[in-house]
This record gives sequence, structure tokens and C-alpha cells, in this order.
Amino acid sequence: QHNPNTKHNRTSIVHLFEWRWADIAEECERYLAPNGYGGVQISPPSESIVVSNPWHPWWQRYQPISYNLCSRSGTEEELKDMITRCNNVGVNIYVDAVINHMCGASGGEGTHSSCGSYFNAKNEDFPSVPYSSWDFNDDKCKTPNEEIESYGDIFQVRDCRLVSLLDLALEKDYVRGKVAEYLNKLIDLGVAGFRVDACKHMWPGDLTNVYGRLKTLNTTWFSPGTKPFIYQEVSASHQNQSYLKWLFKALTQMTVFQVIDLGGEPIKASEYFELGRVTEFKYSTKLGKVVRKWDKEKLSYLKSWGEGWGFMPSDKAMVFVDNHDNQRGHAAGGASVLTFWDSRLYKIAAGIMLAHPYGVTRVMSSYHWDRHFVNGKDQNDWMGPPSNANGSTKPVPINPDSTCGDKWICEHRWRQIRNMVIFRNVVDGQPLSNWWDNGNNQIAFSRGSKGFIVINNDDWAMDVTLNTSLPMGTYCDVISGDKSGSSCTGKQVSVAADGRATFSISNTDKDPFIAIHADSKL
Ligand code: LAG
Ligand code: CA
Repeated sequence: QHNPNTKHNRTSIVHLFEWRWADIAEECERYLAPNGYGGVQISPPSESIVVSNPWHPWWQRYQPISYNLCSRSGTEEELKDMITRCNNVGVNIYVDAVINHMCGASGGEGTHSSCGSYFNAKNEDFPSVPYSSWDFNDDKCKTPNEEIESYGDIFQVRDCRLVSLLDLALEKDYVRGKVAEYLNKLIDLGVAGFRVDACKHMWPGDLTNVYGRLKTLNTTWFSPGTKPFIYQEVSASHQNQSYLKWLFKALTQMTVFQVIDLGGEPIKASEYFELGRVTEFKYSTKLGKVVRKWDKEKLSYLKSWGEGWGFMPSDKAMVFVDNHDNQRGHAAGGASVLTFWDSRLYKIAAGIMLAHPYGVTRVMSSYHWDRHFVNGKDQNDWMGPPSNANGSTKPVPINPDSTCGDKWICEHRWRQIRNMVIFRNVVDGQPLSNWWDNGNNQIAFSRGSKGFIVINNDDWAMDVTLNTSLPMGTYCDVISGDKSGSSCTGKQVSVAADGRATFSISNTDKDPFIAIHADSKL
């Protein structure tokens, strides 16, 4: 279903990519709950293959070996403890569920897996589930090498192997049952929903069946009858590119081209709307372009942001500035996607996303890796999280200034982003109003009479008086500082009796935007 089940009027989710369960538990208690985060997307908790060439890449976790709950992030006990502690402070847990496939065809044979379970990829033997070759789509897939070759053919995309990953036969009652059993075990532990991986590669009918087998949420923390939140990854990832290659080949050979849908790939995100939310990848790409001012995009065009830009309906969308794939060139989006590497622009983009009413918002929380570009491609895009010599993931240490150490970036702790997450909670349900722009890259808007944001992304200073609709008073700008008690460590904004206020933002300000809201009133 489409509701994230968040508590206490909290609205945003944070993806704590590759964090250990023990660290997530601490983070829920010491930071996420006090700062209004509604939930955490965790990395896949299922047992995965362990890849040694390259050395323990992050993507090994997208190659399950079984549904045992031990992973690089910790044991089942630690997972359980984390879910309990986060729920106890009202922070939901959403599980990244990899159910389209098991490991890659060349994954080998042995016990190189996160819990040490035996498997044999060549024979499609996964005794810890158990799955055997009967449970895979080899018969259904019609390409000679079992691989997806053409993204123009929906049968291949659903029934063949995505980058050689052994494709599960989700039409089989047995497979559906095993997958549902795995997800239901997590529901019993207290999770609030799922990010379902690789949905484009699964038939909507199969997903309907699997979701239909899911229990309602654990009543220790959720009201009776609450269904799990579902958001589905439907990206144009590796996909688009190979589709284009195929299209090009088809066109140059002058064959089959009457069957080509030139509007794009034949599989549409809308096929999945009824089942749950869907990731809106266009949001990430376009927002990057607008804030970078590429392709003649400008902030003023954001006046019709959302459905007006051809995005899916707001009540179906999960949105993000970047995700774990497109921040390292692994999926749709390409070069325009903003990440922590471009921190100043990133904060502006996050500010826009969190202030704007469109979609359910997900904040990314990353780790640093040594990027190394050769001909535009990052050779190190596989690198896993900060690790010890034995390969175990390092804990997330917290510095005295509240930032994170040991190469954990913790964008969700950046003041500007954290305070905009709070802004979104305060203005929840209020309409976008008082839109203003200068026809270029200076914009402002309110959310009812609860909050107001002003951004200057032009190359010159901004000095304007605008209607905010906020009650008269002095407000603390939560971008340049924080309200503490009755004082403010940042800029102050005074709103007159008629709701108007004057804003000055230099184009060279550290963060060229200002945000005020009902709870930042002094
Ligand atoms: C996803 N969403 O739908 C994940 O967000 C994305 O990170 C997953 O791909 C993908 N679907 C499949 O779960 C990632 C990496 C791939 C990686 C794959 C499996 O982006 O690069 O493939 O996880 O680990 C890797 C190699 C391939 C190889 C394959 C199998 O890159 O060359 O064929 O493993 O051995
Ligand atoms: Ca499939």
C-alpha cells in the first residue's frame, strides 16, 4: 500500500546505506527520533554472496544466497534489537527486499556467503531456502544465453536474467510462498514496509500475489490491520542504455522497427501504481539539471514541478535527490544527479525537495569512497563501506560537532538537510502558495501559513520583499542556523503584520537560501 505508516507527523525516510544494525539502533535513539525522521531504509538483510574480486563490493548484497537474516550489517539478533529500538522511539524500518533473483550465474559453489551457507550457482542450488533449478525461469526465458538482451521485449525483461542474476520463477506457488515467508518474518519482527528491488523485472501479477500473502504489521507498534508500505524500484538503470543500443541496432538493420515504441521502454511505471509507490527517477535527474542550470533549465520553471513535469502522480511517487545507484553512475540519471560531492548544490536540491509537497521524500546517507574516473567512468564505483582489514564494516563514530567520522558522510545530519526534514513535518498537509520567481533562478514559495522558503541560485544578489502568509513575528532561518530557546544562531527574518518580509541573499552566501516555519518563530 501507499502510506509509509510514519508516526508523530513525521514525513521523510533516510536510507542509511550499508550501516550496521547496531549503529542504526543508536542513530534512531540519539538522532533520528529527536530530529523528526519517520523511518530508515536499511540495506538488504538477507544472506548474500561474498565477492572477493572486486573485494566485498557494496553490490554483493543484491545477490541473495538464502533468506537467513545475517548480513554484513549484522546478525539476526542485532537486526531484531535494532527494529525493536527504532520502533520504540517511533522510527520505522523499511527493508530492501531482493526477490527477483538470487546470485549471479558465475557465483560459484561453496560457502562464500554472509552466514556461511552452502550454495551452488551453476546448478541453481540454494539449500538454505531451499531453491533448486525448478524454481528459476530458465524455461520461460527465450534468449539463447538466458540474459536480458532487449529492453524492448517485456517477456525478456521479466523472465530472463538481469546482468546474469539467476531469475526466480515468481509464477510458482512455491517460490511465491518462500518469498512471502521471508517478508512475513520481517513483518513479525516489526518492520513497517519494503523497498522492493528490481520491480521492472517482475510481473505485476506475480507481485500482486506475493503482496497479497503479506501479514498486517506487528500490533506492538502499529494499529491493527495496518498493511506494509510498499515502494517499488522501477528504474531505467542499466536498462535504458542497452535498450538504446538495441534500438540503434534494430534501426540500422531496418528490421522489426514497427514494434518499437519510440516513446521509450515498453514497461511503464504505471503498471505498478496499484501495488504501491514507485521510485520516480525523473525527479532526481531533472532536479539535478535545474539546480546545475544545465540544458537551459532554471529554478523559475519549478513553478509547475511535479506532475506538471510529466512525473507520476504525487500519491504514487517516492522521490530522492540521489540514491545508492545513481550517486555512483549505476543507474538512470546520469551526470546531472547531485550528490554529496557537490555539497553546496546538493543542499539546495534537498531544500527544494523537502519544501515541495510532491511525493514521499527519501534522504540519502552515504559513505565516502575513492572515486577514480577513467574516460568518464568511475573505476571504483563498486567499493563497499568503510571496512576493517578483515572485511567487517566499520562502526559510525560521531564527532563532537555531530558530524560522522571514518568516511561516513551522514548527509542526514547536515544542519540544512535535517532542518528541512523538520520543515516538511511542520508544513505537512499545507498547500504550496505565494509562488514567486524572478523569471530566472530566484524563487520563493510558502506552504500555507506554516512555512516559507526563498532561494537565490542566480549569479547576483537578491533583495526582495515578499508575502509569506506567516503570522507576524521574528523567525529564525533554519538554513544558516538553529533556533535554541528564544535565540537564533543564524539569520533572523521579521515578518510584518501584513505577512510581508524582506530577504537578502548574496549569491556568494555559503548556502544561498532561507527557510522559516511555525516552529522557528522566536
Ligand atoms: C536494483 N534495483 O532495481 C539495485 O538498486 C541495484 O543496485 C542492483 O544492481 C540491481 N537492482 C539488481 O539487484 C547491483 C549493481 C550491479 C550488480 C548487481 C548484483 O548495480 O552492478 O551486478 O547489484 O550484485 C554485478 C556485476 C555484474 C554481474 C552481476 C552478477 O556488476 O557485472 O553480472 O554482479 O555477478
Ligand atoms: Ca525476473
